[in-house]
Amino acid sequence: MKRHRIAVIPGDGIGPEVVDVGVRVLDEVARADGDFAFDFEELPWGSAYFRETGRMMPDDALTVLRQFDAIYLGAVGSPDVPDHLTLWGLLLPIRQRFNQYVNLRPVKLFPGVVTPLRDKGPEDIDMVCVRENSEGEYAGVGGRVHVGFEHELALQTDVFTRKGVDQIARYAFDLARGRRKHLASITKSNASPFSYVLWDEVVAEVALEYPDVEVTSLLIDAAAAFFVTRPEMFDVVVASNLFGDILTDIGAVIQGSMGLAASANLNPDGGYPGMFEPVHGSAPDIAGKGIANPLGAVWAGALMLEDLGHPEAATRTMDALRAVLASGVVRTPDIGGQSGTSDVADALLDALRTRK
Ligand code: GGG
Repeated sequence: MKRHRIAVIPGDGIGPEVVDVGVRVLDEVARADGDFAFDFEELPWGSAYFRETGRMMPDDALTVLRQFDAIYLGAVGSPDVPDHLTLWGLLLPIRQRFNQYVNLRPVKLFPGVVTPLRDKGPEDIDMVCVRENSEGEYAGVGGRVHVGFEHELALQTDVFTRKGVDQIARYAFDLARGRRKHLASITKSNASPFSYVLWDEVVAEVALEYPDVEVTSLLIDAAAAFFVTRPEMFDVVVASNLFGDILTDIGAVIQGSMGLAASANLNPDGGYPGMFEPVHGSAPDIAGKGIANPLGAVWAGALMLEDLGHPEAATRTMDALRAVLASGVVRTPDIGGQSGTSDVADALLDALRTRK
């Protein structure tokens, strides 16, 4: 039997609540399959660890994580720790150092879920966003000088490399080829004529190798508007780190809730574990109340199953998620219900067991 070692970082706020459900679902799916099993190891990193040690994770964290087959993350962020410390202390170093240059974020409206978009249904909202995940606006290049003086200066530099744009474009084109063969590439090249013009040029060069894929180039402001007014025009979307981050929050909302959105941080070249996480943050306003929606974390678990080579188990997980949403009986407050996180866990486990 194949055993997968998974590093679990529940993190902050609702992270532990949703990850707990994801782990139970993954264990059940593996048990039903019979050919593989998980060895989960929980790592107590995050804001509590920061309060004790001054760091979000230990010095050797990346060496530790590298030994696992995948990383399953809940959320990072706490009201009493500056957000840039939590993000740069844990999430972004893992993405960068493990060269997880793809952040894959599916956006799909499932039957039974209400979208805030008037006159739009599941047939209109079905896309995959490919966010460049290792450079761009989140490269971490910059600095501050003359701190506290009137002439204080802060520089935050976008970094776009030909290789970085080429590899994310190829990943997105390949994905589009397996779907409806349409790619929307998002920039702001009218206002930023260096980095985003390089992006546009590289995407156009790669497009020559994919004549079967139709490419549309959009400015971020137009794309944001079209996510709301014409979501049906999007199949695969490729965008820089910042633009992908923002667009996928819109994507999460139009698919019904931030709590439903999932993401996979991947290095398609191999050699490092992928990291799988719900898109949402730590949501301190509802943490500990037992009402967090765990479905984004569960969907992230399904993405992990695919990455680990278990597409059928991933499909079974998504079938259970779809069934729970379609029945409309058990749903957390963010999608219009009154159920708790544990009710959703029970409903998912029931769906998995009855569908075996
Ligand atoms: N689920 C992980 C989490 O807490 N994400 C919140 C966040 O701020 N993410 C920023 C990003 O995805 O770049």
